Amino acid sequence: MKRISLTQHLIEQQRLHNKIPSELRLLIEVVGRACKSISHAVGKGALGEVLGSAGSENVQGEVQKKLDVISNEILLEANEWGGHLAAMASEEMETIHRIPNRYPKGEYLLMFDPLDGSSNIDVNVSIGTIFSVLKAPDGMTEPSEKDFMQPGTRQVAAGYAVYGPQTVLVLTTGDGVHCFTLDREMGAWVLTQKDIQIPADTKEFAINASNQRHWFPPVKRYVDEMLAGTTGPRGKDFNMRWIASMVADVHRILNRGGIFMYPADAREPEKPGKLRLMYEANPMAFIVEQAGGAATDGNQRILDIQPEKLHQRVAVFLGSKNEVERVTSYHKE
Ligand code: P6P
Repeated sequence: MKRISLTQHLIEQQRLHNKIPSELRLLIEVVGRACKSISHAVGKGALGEVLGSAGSENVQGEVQKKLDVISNEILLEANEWGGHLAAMASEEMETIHRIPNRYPKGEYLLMFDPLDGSSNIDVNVSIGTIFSVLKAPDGMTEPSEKDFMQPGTRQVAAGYAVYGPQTVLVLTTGDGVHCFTLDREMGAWVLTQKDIQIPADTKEFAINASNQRHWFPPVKRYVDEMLAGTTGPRGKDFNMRWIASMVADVHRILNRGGIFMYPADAREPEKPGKLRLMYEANPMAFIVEQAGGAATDGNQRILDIQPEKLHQRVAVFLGSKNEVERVTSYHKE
């Protein structure tokens, strides 16, 4: 494949689809540069004295790792001065982050989970960054949390980076899903996969099976049928994977099919699972749907959910279309 850089891809997509205004292209390139910096910091590991806890908790009440804080700072600093953003929001920050007055403001809102899968950092398992881009509402003056309360269908771009054996950046701007691999020698994102498509069927599922005794009946039925393999109603054997880094599980599914599930369960029935809507479920749902897959909360399309709070959680079933439709249908019976 001819080497095409992230910039060339974005410019060509703009020519083809006229959907990537230069300000959005600048935003995506800035996020791409920030992910390169995060990859570099993550890659140092113990040599960079960046492992372990930061000795603080985030708004979710989760212990922050040093790299959580470092990654968050990298994304804030990279995006403050460019003039393309009106505000940012992060899993690691309680409230939105406005652009300092000394910088020009733009028309986009950026949300991110700066380092997803933090529990894997200290044991050298793949982690990543997830981001989502919305347009600021017309006529907005001083950004507030309510300006971010837009359903996932209003995203203009979404992506994730995986810091694994390779560092990859997966991106959609609404015209398919494309993957870029970091050429570390050149420090460049190089297009390595175009128009990724998720197989509609699969033989692989991803769920944290230690929560089995807490699952509600539709999930229990769906998983039990797969575990029954050729002896059960599905008539085929299934495999299970759970990396506990959403970016890594989703990247596997994007490349070979599968279904990823983080359901609500009986432990806290009012809390719809662990994952957050604005900067985990929505960007991943946009990417998965653009790749021909499906993403629901067990009842409705994730992208149709009208957000009410910045850090609200949502149950997630995403991946191979036929499997997501099956488990969603069980919830409706
Ligand atoms: P559990 C990482 O903390 C995360 O937010 C996702 O990346 C991952 O899929 C999930 O939580 C793992 O959750 O309960 O298995 O540790």
